[in-house]
Amino acid sequence: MNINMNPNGELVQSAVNAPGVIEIPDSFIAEAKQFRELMMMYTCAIRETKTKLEVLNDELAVRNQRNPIQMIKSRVKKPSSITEKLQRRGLPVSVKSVKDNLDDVAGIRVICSFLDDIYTVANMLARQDDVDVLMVKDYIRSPKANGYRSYHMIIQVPIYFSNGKTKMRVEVQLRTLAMDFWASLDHQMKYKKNLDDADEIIEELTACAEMIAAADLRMQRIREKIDERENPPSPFQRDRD
Ligand code: 0O2
Repeated sequence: MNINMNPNGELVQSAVNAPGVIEIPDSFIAEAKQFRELMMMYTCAIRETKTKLEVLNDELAVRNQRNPIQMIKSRVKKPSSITEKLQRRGLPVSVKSVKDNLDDVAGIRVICSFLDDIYTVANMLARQDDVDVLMVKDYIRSPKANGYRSYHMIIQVPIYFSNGKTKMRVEVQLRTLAMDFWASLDHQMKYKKNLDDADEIIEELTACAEMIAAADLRMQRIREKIDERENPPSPFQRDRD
């Protein structure tokens, strides 16, 4: 009995009937290969940076009996977003241009429990002697006009490949769970969309961002009160204060 178990049988057939050889210029193939290699390098830079963050989280969790990091998300920027950003900035679209001009091809988002965890983790990462901090944008101390809050760092980390060490740039965005909730919904609904007559929507979103920031502060104060009850200052410390 001859039963065809391949559910993609039709696909196989259409592949056989595909048109003849398509001429692809060598220069295009070479550039595509370099692009793939560069994306692989950014993926490795993400892995290296994630490990650093996971180590910090593990250590702080043991020391303080709670996790400062709730979640780590990462992505390599999509080719379409890379092209869009280079074109928007009037820059050439080439592998060299990506390497020279873009800081956020490798992106890591660190979701922290509390506001002060953001600064603790950011400072610990920045102090590591193989991490170069190239830029910091503190959108928590200086939020964007629409209420967007996050702590952005562009760092450079060495990655050891077969032919030696290469320093790779990674964008690390640190935010609280509450900031991430706002930014994710803002991103879904509005960010980079040209909405007409959107004043009311923007005002509403900004008002939500302010409420969320206030809630973040209150949650941190609650945690501090609980910490104080669990570890009251010693009488010696109290006398000194
Ligand atoms: P995605 O899809 O998250 O990767 P530019 O990237 O040119 O717009 P710049 O100066 O390079 O500007 O970057 P900046 O100001 O440090 O912030 C860039 C990233 O921060 C964005 O990446 C977003 O992830 C986030 N971001 C900044 N502003 C907002 C905002 O108002 N709302 C939300 N939801 N996110 C924001 P991408 O590549 O634009 O987008």
